[in-house]
Amino acid sequence: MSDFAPRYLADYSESNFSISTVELDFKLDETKTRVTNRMKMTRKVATKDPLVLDGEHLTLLSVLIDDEILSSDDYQLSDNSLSLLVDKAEFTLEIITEINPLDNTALEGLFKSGDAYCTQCEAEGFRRISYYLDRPDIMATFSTKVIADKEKFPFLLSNGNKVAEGDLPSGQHFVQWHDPFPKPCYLFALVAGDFDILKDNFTTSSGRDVALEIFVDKGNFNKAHHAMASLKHSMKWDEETFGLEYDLDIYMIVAVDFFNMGAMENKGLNVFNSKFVLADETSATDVDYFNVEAVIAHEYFHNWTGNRVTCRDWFQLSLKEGLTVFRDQQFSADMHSAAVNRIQNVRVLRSLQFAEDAGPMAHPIRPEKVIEMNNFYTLTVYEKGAEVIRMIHTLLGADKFRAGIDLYFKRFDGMAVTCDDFISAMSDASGVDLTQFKHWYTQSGTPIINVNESFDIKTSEYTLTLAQSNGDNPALHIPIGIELITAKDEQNQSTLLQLTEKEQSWTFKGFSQKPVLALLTGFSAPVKAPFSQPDQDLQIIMTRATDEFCRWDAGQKLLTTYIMQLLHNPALVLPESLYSAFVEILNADISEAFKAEQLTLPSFSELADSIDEVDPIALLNAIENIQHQIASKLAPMLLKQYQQNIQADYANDGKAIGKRALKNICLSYLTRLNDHQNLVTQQYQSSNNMTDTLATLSCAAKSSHEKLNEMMVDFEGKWQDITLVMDKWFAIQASVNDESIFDNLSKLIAHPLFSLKNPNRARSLIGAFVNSNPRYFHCASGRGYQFLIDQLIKLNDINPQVASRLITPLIQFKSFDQDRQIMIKAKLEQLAKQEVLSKDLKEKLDAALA
Ligand code: 7ML
Ligand code: ZN
Repeated sequence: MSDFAPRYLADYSESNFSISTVELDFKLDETKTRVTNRMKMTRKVATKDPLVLDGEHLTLLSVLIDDEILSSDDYQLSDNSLSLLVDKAEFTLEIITEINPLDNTALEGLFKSGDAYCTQCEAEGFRRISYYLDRPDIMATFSTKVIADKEKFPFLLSNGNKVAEGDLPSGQHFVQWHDPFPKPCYLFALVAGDFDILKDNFTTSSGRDVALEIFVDKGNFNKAHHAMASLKHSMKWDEETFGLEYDLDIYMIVAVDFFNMGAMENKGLNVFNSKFVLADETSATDVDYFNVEAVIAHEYFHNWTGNRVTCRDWFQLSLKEGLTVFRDQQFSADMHSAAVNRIQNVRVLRSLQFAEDAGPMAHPIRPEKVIEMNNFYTLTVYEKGAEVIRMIHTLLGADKFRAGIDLYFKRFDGMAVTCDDFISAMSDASGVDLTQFKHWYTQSGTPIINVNESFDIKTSEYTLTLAQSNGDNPALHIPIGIELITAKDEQNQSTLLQLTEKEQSWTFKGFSQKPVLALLTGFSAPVKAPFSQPDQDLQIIMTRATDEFCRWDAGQKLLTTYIMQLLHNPALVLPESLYSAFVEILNADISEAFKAEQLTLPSFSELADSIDEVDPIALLNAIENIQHQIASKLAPMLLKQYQQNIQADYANDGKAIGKRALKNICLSYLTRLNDHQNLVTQQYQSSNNMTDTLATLSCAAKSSHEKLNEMMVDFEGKWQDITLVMDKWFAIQASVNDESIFDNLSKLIAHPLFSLKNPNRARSLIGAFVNSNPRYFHCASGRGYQFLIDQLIKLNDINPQVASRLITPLIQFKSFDQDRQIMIKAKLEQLAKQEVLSKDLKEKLDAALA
């Protein structure tokens, strides 16, 4: 925490030292764990520079070089380093440190999650375990010995294969592990505890047998089956799609309740936030099932994109994350509806990533300057990074993309490389020049595409002119899919345009009338195209484009137009054409899941992103206004759809999930009306699954339903022992659209099940209030902002990473109206005055207040 100096990509240089093997020895103890770290080291060049090892929150007990103890004059210690002069070219360095897992509420390094020990080392957590060259280009072979009480900790796990185990005096035992693949220390993991284990196995395409083991808290055995099935599907998919097989004899996943992120791809030993492992019919929603599968896939895919080929430095994070997100998105698309998945990914991008890219922490997918690395696990690096990989896929086509991936592994297996290395493999294998494309790695901000059309009736030529801009940045290479929709009896024309100039025109021939333009088919690039089209054209796209993304997007555009009008004129009566578009969607021969997406309004944050200095309350009123008008006008039809999609028995195949989604979006419209409140209570009482139950609670929370309290009390009584379900309860409580929210928030903070030390709990209450209760978070009194600041002050000491994620909407204050900007700035300044601020929060506050 003492070092706020930024680090720059431009300053990268190789270490003068390398580490070939690491032998770690852990004697586990809650407050005094002893770590012995023996490293075989080599000095790579003749230099007199000292060896500087990273280390934080460590108590140093001893340092030995080639088994000779050093005296304290032989080395220098600081808050975050250990420096020593070594004149040998090859030597063994042994360092013994003591650490305190129980005190480690930041959940980086070795910490306690309930009764179990576990680790999180990415990005720079290993330095809280031992002094080390904590950077991803230092790759070593790890052997780990873990010693602990046998009764309390029957399972002692680490990376690779188990090589020895045995009993020790006084109830202790040990297990030894060896990981044959050299790796950076961020992929190191250790877990110790008592678990239920779900075991299975997988035979790889080359016939090797892999043991699969999922470790969960005792009693949760039956909630691990979906995760196991997802793992096997992922393994199979990666073999079929990319020819990539798993490489160790065992793959372990451990689910823990205390975890900052979603999960972690440690070699052979993934550690997961339990919410992305545990699922069963009664306690998990359809979205939970989907997420478990996606996160299991993501971590599994990292075994090649991340572990076998890793990052040279943390500025290259998108090398592994953008690519792995792209891979997990392709997997989900193959397992479910590709169109619905694409729509959901684009929603996240537009509502969250675009805002990040327009705010004070905007950065290119390969950042150039970092103060706290944990602040760069962002939507930009992950989601925009995946879009950049997707554009390469689009430009090369699937076959050449696969050839590029093959070459990437052929060239770089076992190495720590850069985004440039990835691009070079892609262009060398495909023959496609990606020189200009590389600007995507260095520009922040969402590019804007301006559109101009003209049609010459005499020559029947249609000319499309596209202009790109992103501040003063050089022109990008942008793949732009278009579909030209013509008269009913003519075939639509679909083309991929490559926009490489600042402005470029294309001419298309053979139309009997001006075609309607469906732009950005499949959302072919992460750009904004503020191109207004008349309602009739949007309706033509909605019904006649072959591209499903564009059909959906046209509907979103139509809705957005009217929300914007309602913002300035709340008395506006929506035109018939809007309703007929809705009716057409409901009657169309398309999947229920797709209909549900089409009926879903653009989110508050997506809309806010497209308005300068928005008054959040006015925007919310406009959203509620359109919901109310649609509900009033289409009530009979929505009710019919609602009833048609009720299912007597629970199933969770794609069809059943789609029907629930459609039914519940109808319910959310209908509960805007006074005379349909009974649907909520009926569905709550008859529900046989968590998706339907939560849908009722969420509708009731938004509409101040008179039975809301009763239902919440009933729900709490039923689920109080299942923390993952209680997280949903806390989130609903935090989203209640009522004045009483502030009193309730105080009560919820004091609830016996609530704790700021548990990230899932903190996010479910505070995160839900901040992100799902815009009316009270942004209320004019400033109480909502103050509530967040009060929690951030506490979280700053407990868990800086969680605090740093929750502050996001406040640092993006420039998107709100002047009054709110002033109010939020004052609150941020108050926070900035805290005596001790974590690097995580300080970096963001400095950027926001600059
Ligand atoms: C993305 C992760 C982290 C941070 C997981 C931590 C990870 C770093 C880790 C997609 C799906 C699931 C989790 C994450 C995510 C933020 C998001 N290496 O595997 O990327
Ligand atoms: Zn990842």
